Amino acid sequence: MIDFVNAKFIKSAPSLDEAPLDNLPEILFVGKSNVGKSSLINALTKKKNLAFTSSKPGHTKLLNYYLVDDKFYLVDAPGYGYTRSGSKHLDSFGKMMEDYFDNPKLKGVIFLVDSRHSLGENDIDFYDFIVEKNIKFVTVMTKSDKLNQSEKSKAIKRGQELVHGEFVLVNTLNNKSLDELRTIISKLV
Ligand SMILES: Nc1nc2c(ncn2[C@@H]2O[C@H](COP(=O)(O)OP(=O)(O)OP(=O)(O)O)[C@@H](O)[C@H]2O)c(=O)[nH]1
Ligand SMILES: [Mg+2]
Repeated sequence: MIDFVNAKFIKSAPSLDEAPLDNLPEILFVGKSNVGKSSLINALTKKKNLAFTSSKPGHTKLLNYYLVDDKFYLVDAPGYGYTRSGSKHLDSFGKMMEDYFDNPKLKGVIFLVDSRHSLGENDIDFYDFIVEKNIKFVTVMTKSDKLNQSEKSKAIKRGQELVHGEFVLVNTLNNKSLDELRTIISKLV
């Protein structure tokens, strides 16, 4: 049994070279900016401010490592699809993540999409990428508290037409949905 509440921030790494040196498994949270990655890490660990959240997109700029129960890391990545206007460079996600996915410590990706919207081009590109790389992942639809029952069913149906594999609908206030995800993460680790 993994105790998700026994969690602490270890470090922020601007690139993979500065990641923790131990060989603990890593679970990476990926999704577009503002989808709720940092909030979900806080909810899973039952902490208010372990990961920094913001209503403005583009908040998380580094790889942030959170050690859970001394057994594995939850890694909060920058959101994709957010560049400062006028920038022709890769967004911070693209730059930082280029090498990350060949990292053998990576045991699974939590792929977050907003339950209120259809998947965007960036989401589909990322999905194609992890499928091609053969990386284990689970799709998590966030902010489901904003939907009524029929909207939830529609969101799941719409998502499953585009994305295969395991699917969970979560919101940060619903512990049952969080427990489902904790179980999935425990298995990946
Ligand atoms: N209603 C609702 N709001 C949520 C939920 N999860 C996150 N939010 C809100 O969504 C906003 C963005 O959340 P973050 O966790 O900072 O998003 P992020 O994906 O880490 O964003 P970046 O770091 O910018 O990539 C915040 O205002 C959160 O309070 C949820 O389950 N329900
Ligand atoms: Mg964040």
